[in-house]
Amino acid sequence: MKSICVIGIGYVGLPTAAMFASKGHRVVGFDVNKNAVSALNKGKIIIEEPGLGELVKEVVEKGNLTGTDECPKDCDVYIIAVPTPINKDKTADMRFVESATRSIVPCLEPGNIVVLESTSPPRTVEDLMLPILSESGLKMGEDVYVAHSPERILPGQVLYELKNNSRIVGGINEISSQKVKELYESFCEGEICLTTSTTAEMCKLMENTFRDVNIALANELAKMSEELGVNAWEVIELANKHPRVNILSPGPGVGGHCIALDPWFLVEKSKNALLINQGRHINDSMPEYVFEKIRKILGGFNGQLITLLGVTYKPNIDDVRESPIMRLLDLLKHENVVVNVCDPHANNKVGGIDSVYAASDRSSMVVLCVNHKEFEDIDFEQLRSVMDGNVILDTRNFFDKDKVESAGLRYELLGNGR
Ligand code: SAJ
Repeated sequence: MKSICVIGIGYVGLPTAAMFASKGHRVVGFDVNKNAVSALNKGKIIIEEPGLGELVKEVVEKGNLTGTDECPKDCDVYIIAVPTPINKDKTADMRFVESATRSIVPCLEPGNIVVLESTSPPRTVEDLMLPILSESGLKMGEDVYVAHSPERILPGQVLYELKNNSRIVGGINEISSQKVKELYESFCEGEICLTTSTTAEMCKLMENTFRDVNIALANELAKMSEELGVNAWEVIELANKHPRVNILSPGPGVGGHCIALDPWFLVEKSKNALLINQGRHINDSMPEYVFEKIRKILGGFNGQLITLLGVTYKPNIDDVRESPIMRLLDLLKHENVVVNVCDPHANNKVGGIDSVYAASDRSSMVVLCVNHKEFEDIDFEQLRSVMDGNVILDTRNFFDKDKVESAGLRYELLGNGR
């Protein structure tokens, strides 16, 4: 069993730390966020993720997982799982990876393993981390084994995916790859594929870019459909019957800390990333597009009350990072309207009103922004009775049109030009 330090105990680091701890390793979660550390030491979590609270409680109570705000010296393995945000100019902000790498240097000893999990621009291990780690005087790849092993977990099903997804390990040499593979085998039951660190970085970015570009295609279809008098959702359903076609779903934009950011790392590094760049712009245009649609349906803004259902970046999670709905909210707030938000999951207190009906009281229009499970059983008769207006705008093809209309409400669907 190893002694492992996970640097960054957020959405990726904490579940990873807990999984290693559950397999008997001694794990220390190191984070500069004192709230996260103190919650961890009490066996609590400050994010919403099914099953994670129970697992963390169990491994903390057993004494296998502890939190600290100083880099521990006596570990065999250092795993970096810090955020890689983007700067205003859409370049990667690598400060956290850099400072995490620096914090390891005085702790390093021969035989140690260093793994970068954070999604990073191609060549980060080679060009940013190795020069810093070498300041320890140790030989990278000989004394210390270094690799990039990107996380692939889908928020909402993190524990399942950590265990079952296939994993890429890109070492700076073969022995590094092999050592890191053996490490992750303690909990990962999926196939572990070995490659170089830069290939692993590129793989991770291309996975999220693949999804982003495909969502952009769906969003472009939604816009074209409104222009040309067809229903994009019907097109998707029918086109997807083709055995080699799988068009994704349009929506009010792409959020989260991964898909909405990672493609920019390729745009930054390569002048050939043209489609990727365009896809990002299309997805980023969706909040404005929905905003203009609301304006058109209402015939302009003149003090109406608008209700947004959901602000998180996707359903049934608490995360509002890069949420396109936050952007939509900002746009609406700059107009002469009042906005009520109902989100039973959001972690940022923006979703202040818990009841859909209270949030829709005297509302001119209710906009379904996030398809949280709580919105599945809305009583449209009751909704109609509290609203002043009668428009429901569905940006996710989530509501049943017939149910909405039979309550006397007008149903508008993003992407439907019929
Ligand atoms: N979205 C659409 N239409 C779709 C699918 C998604 O508009 O058809 C939007 C969602 O509403 C959301 C955004 O895209 O705003 C991203 O959601 P997501 O569920 O596609 O992905 P994430 O960001 O939660 O997680 C992704 C995953 N990557 C891929 O599926 C390729 C996950 O496996 C990664 O580990 C994660 O990014 C990450 O951490 O990089």
